[in-house]
Amino acid sequence: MFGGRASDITEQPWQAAINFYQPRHKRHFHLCGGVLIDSCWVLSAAHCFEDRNDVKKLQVILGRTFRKQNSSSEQIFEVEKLWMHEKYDPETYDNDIAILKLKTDIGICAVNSREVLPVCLPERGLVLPDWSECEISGYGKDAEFSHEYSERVKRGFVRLWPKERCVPEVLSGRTITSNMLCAGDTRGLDDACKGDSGGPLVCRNNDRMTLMGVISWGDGCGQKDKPGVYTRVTNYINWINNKIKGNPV
Ligand code: 4AZ
Repeated sequence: MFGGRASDITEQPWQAAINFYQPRHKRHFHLCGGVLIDSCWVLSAAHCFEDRNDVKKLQVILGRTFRKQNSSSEQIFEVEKLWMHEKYDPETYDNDIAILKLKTDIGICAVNSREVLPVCLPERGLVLPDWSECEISGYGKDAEFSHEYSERVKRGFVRLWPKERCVPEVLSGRTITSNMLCAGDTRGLDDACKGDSGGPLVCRNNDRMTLMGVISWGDGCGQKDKPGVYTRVTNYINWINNKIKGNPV
């Protein structure tokens, strides 16, 4: 994350780190962020899995403040199945959403704790006011050209941009669809960056932290007057519920 501040996983216990195994190096590497939405279900961005969709190589880590440090609060899962959105468009990143089903033998995957807790999903039609203040989090890079991902989970504050300002003109001409939303900083240039994709944009609604966006793309990180672009989660509530209902744990 560009800007933001060091956080503790208890501040965003739905944050996941998704890793993939590289046989050449015989270890796992950070791939993307993710969001726990139910005991056995994690949302992420479809583009994360374009080249890495072998579920046997994926690993989901919950409950860690420090990306590479084992912790007594962590819960680690293999992935049973991965669905990238059927209409995901790798050119524009339209429908940039994926859902992962975690592996279990006992009917439960993630167990709730101070460090691990699913986020709330919004209702299908929920629209929050323009400039609502929301939070993003992740283990992504501190700047576009940093060499390493963040060692510690970070949290930043961004505001929801009005649709009229979420247009190609502010994002180097790239296509913006109705399945995307823009959010950007007002307090000190917080923005998502490489390695944060798939992670959460959450906003308070009726006193619940509610997942409004999945970190998707941007034109660099933390550039002045350029928002980050997020997958608009309210457009996918039926898609998510159908996957969960159709694939009981
Ligand atoms: C990325 O490459 C990425 N500033 C994600 C979000 C943003 C930029 C890049 C938004 O995953």
